[in-house]
Amino acid sequence: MSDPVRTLLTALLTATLLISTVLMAACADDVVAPVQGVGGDAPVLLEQVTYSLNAVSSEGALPQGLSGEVVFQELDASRMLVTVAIDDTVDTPLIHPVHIHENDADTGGPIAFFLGALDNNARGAARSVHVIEKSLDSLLTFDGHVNIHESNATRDTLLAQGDIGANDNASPTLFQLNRVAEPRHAAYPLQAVPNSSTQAPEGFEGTVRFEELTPSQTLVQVQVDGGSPATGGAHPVHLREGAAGEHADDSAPEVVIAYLGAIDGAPESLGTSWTVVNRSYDELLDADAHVRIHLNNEALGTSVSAGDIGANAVPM
Ligand SMILES: [Cu+2]
Repeated sequence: MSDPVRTLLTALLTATLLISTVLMAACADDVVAPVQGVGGDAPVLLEQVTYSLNAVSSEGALPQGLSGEVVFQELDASRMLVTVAIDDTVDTPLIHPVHIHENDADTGGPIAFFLGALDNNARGAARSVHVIEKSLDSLLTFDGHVNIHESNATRDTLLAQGDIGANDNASPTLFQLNRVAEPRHAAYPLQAVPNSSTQAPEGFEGTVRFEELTPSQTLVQVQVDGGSPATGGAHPVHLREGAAGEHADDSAPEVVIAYLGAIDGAPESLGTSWTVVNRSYDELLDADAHVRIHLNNEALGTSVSAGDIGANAVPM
């Protein structure tokens, strides 16, 4: 490579890095991009694209609707991390399902992908994440829009909506991901908890899987066996202190270590939730903790599934 060419390339790379750093600081840092990192062993520059979600007013529980953003970030060759972040936290026990629908927002269309349902009890988080097995390139040309619905029971009520992909002209920017070179992973079973509810009286079995994401962050997937529990509701999932059996009678509710992604109980959903937890993989695998799936935010005393993790269990 000749020196002038090398100089030009270096200048271009520096400019790109500066632009992406400025963008991160201006709008996404600490708000919508949980996988951004600084320094570390193996930082890589990947592409992301952000779309606005506009509030939709209604006569429902949140008359003003919600506004926010959806950010699609490359995770690796075949996966994207999709973060939905709302601008304000709202005081409601509702869990809002989020979908990518076909066509533009004005036209409307069927559900193409389920995204992470927003659990409002995770106050201060005001976000959900989901992993979909698509490339960012395929998303950029996808004819779709994102809807945040009030709840599964009131799916006709929209809280927010925004065009994505082929229906919006947003351009990708770069972000830095401190991907661990050889990410470790571990999975633990979740046991069904029989309960007095009518929606899921036998509870449901599942799996929680931890994947090392960055040196300080872990990707957590909760999967219900057999796919959607098909309850028609939405079920909050918590990482809690102590062993699952210690407070089975709910006499002393355990401290929540982290709010995990809620399980969307719509019959056509995948029964999967995702979370980026700001704890290292080693920290979680040493933790005195368990994962608990609750019936809903109004009945947190009713568990439908639970399983020990970390110091309390042996991975599958
Ligand atoms: Cu939808």
